[in-house]
Parts: sequence; C-alpha cells; structure tokens
Amino acid sequence: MARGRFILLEGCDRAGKSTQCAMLVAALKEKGYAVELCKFPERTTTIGQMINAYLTNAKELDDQAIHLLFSANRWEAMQAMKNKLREGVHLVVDRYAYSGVAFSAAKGLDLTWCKNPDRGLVRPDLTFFLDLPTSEAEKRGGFGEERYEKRELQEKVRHLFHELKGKEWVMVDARSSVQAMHETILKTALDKIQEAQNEAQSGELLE
Ligand code: NYM
Ligand code: MG
Repeated sequence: MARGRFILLEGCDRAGKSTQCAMLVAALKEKGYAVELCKFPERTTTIGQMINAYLTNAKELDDQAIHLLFSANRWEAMQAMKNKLREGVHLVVDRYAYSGVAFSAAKGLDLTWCKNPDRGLVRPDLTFFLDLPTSEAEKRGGFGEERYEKRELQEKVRHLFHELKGKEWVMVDARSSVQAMHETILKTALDKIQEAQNEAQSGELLE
C-alpha cells in the first residue's frame, strides 16, 4: 500500500486556507480516499490552549516562549501523523512550520533560531501557498480579531513566506473565486496522490 500524502496549505490570515482545506478533504473523501484534516495550531491540546489564550490576548508570553509552544504543538502531533501516513491515510494540513517561522521572524526573531525547533518534523509532499495581498485580506470578515492580524505584520509575514518558499511550492492566487481555487488545488492534489499510487505499484513489481 502507498504511504499517504501530506498536503499542506499555507498563507497569511484570511487567505481562505480553512475553507480550501475543508473542500479538499470533502472532495477526496467523495472520491473514496482515506483522508484527514490536521490544523495548526491545534488548539484542543494543553499546549494548544495556551496558544489560544495568547492569540486571543487573554495571556501574554515572550516571543520566544510562544514560538516554542507553536513548535511543540506540531511535535506532539507528529507520531499520530506519521502513523496515519503509514496506514495510507492522506493528510490535508492547515498551516505548519512555515507559518511558525514566518510569523515569529516577522516579529523580529532571528530566522535561523526560528527554524531550529521544527527541524526533523515530517516533510509535506505538496505545499500550496494561498497568496493574498494584505490590502485584500484586511477587507475580509474577521480580520483584526486575533493577535497578528495587523496590516504591517501581515505584510512582513507575506514577504517572509515568499523568502521561505521552495521550488516545489504551488502558488495559488487567493483573489480567485473559492471554486476556481478549489479546482486548481484538487487537480494538483489528485496528481500527487496518483503519483504515489504508481510508485507503490512499480515497487510491488520489483519485489
Ligand atoms: N501561527 C500559526 C504562528 O504564529 N505560528 C505557528 O506556528 C502557527 C501554526 O497563529 N495568525 C499564527 C498564524 C495565525 C494564528 O492561526 C492562528 P489560524 O490558522 O488563524 O488558526
Ligand atoms: Mg487566523
């Protein structure tokens, strides 16, 4: 059986990641694939509750401390994610280490220092970056509700995402309609999943 694929969606706040993740999961399920949604921060754990308190301004934390909590929130999910992938379950993931680095570095923390705690996390097979100009994000409902949802910071974050992006990233114009974005994302994800199945079959032939 082929290992599940790790499909990541990244972007600034209000770019539409959560909507697209939900649509992708639903579409893959409808096609009969085993797929699960993961979201970071995962606010339900003990660490996640601390992160939530920080993001909603109920609690103050040093920039370094919150950075490490975001990373720990990924590490505490790692074994379960690896197990799922091994079982052939595809994971659609809403934010990951790139958000971790981009937001903390945008606040002024050293880039290399920011990257270090996430070293060794399982790598995404496919990363979509939903790119939205900050001027557009600001107009969207809910912008400004949480810490970090401020124009100047979001612009720095967006700039850092562009610096961090790998050659393999798929850039999605988040000004496009929800449906148009979904079609692009679904098609690319299906190609990736198909590639994995073909690899698994050729592997079997060689055994
Ligand atoms: N965020 C998210 C970080 O600063 N570091 C991280 O490692 C992650 C995963 O949390 N403004 C920030 C980005 C968002 C905020 O995320 C909450 P969301 O997807 O809006 O729940
Ligand atoms: Mg948000």
